[in-house]
Amino acid sequence: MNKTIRILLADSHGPIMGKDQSSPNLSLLYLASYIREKTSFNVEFKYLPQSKLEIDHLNIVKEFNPHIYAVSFTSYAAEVTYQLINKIKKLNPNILIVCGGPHATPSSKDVFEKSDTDICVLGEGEQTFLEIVSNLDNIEIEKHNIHGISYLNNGKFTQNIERGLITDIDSIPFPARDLVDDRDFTGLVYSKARPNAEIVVTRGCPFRCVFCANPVFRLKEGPLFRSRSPQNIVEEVEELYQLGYREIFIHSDELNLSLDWSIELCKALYNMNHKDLYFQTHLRASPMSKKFAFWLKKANFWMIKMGIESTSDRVLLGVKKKMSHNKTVLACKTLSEQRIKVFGFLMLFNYWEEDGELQHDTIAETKETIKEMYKLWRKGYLHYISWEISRPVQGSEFYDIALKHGLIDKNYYPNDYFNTFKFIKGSSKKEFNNIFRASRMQQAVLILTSGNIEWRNYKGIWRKGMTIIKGIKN
Ligand code: B12
Ligand code: SF4
Repeated sequence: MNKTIRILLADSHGPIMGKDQSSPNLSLLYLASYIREKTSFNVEFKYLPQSKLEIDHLNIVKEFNPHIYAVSFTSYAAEVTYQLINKIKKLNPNILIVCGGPHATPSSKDVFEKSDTDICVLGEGEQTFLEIVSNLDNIEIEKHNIHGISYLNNGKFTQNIERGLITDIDSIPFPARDLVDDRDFTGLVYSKARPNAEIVVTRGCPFRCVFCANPVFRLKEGPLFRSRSPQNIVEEVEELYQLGYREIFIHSDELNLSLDWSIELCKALYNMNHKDLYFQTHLRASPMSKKFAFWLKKANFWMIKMGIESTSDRVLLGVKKKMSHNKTVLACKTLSEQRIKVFGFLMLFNYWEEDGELQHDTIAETKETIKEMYKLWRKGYLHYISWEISRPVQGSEFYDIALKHGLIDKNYYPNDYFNTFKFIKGSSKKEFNNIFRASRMQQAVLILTSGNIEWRNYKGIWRKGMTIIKGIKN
């Protein structure tokens, strides 16, 4: 193949719930670096961040004239993306539209029903997208042989054999960061040093929390968890340090699935000897140990984020979190004793199913959770908190439960306005609004007393602040 293939990598999420984009979409940058490494023909990429409007997408399509419009999106952005795709296809029907990511994977039928998409990539994308690009000239015939995709065959929805996961994720080249302009991103909301970057060090999660939509790495049953080697992670961190970044969010659904690996990683980061380089990450409350907390601090993790969800063990059992409140308290204590700040994620009104009946946390349980969070804060074990309404998201068990019990219908997409109050038994609107305000107020109190907030994300902070005053919009 002598010609150059032009690929427009589009991140269509759009600002969601007041959040501007903190850093580039790594999925698309992984696809680019993988294709660059594995192909001998010429490929030219252009990357569009979430800050670009629909008109920018259409103008760049005209100017760049891509062969492929490759778009990544979550379920929150599905409707916006469908409209965008339809306009692009109308503008130039010859462009191959390929969708991938956490919405296209569980809901590709929906994608074809509502948009002029040509192919959906299901699950991990690197090898599948490489095969699409390599067979572009003959894609109408070759698509039948590419594993891990879906498409319409003479108008009929067709899904090919599943694509196996990449066993050795060290083998995937680092994301093609040269395609992005840092001025398009706000950076981390909470940070100690600027500029900052984000990296992903594990793929998949062995747990199956009811509310969690994590469909990409779940195509087969089983753990499917893979981690990069500490050495490979340190190489990427060093590259970022040399580019001038001074804080890195190390993304992993949970960095402490195996403490031996986690401690080895912390030691490797510590041995880099960059005293001015800070880290943040996600952990589960358990497994936890004093030794691990010690090494996290040594490596310069100044904050960790943890999904606490609720302090009620009944609720934690219901949502299959496989956690207890006692373990959470112990983890917060162990980490804060090392002077690591703890950020807790809490959810307002979790739902689950028990013997076919819909269950959710009661008003009393929610009040108790708010009270317990203040207790932890007063003891100095908890520093930040985020309260979110639990919403059904495509790819989660909650989504299936919500469909079954009539909380949503097939045309539902998650957004700010999921009216959870309608389904809460035993609560007046006033009581519900009071709880909502109390949770937002708690969020504000903790942020204002703990510092390190990045005011560049003022729009999100303002919108959250307004909900304290107005209550929830229904
Ligand atoms: C890091 C992360 C973030 C970071 C993003 C940082 C960044 N700059 O990328 C932050 C914290 C900002 C974030 C925010 C949100 N996130 Co988020 N996030 C993640 C997380 C933990 C990792 C994503 C990642 O980079 N994975 C690594 C890459 C390699 O995997 P990947 O993204 O899935 O991409 C692969 C495939 O999906 C596929 N692929 C993806 N796109 C495309 C496109 C094409 C064309 C092709 C061919 C293939 C392809 O190929 C890729 C390589 O294998 C995932 C959970 C997870 N473990 O994946 C949630 C996740 C993606 N987030 C999710 C959500 C809901 C959100 C928010 C909407 C949350 C909220 N309520 O505000 C916001 C969206 C904000 C916004 N404006 O977009 C959900 C999406 C669920 C869904 N069905 O939509 C997930 C799955 C979490 C969950 N368990 O529920 N998120
Ligand atoms: S919430 Fe966290 S632990 Fe639970 S399934 Fe999702 S990623 Fe795994």
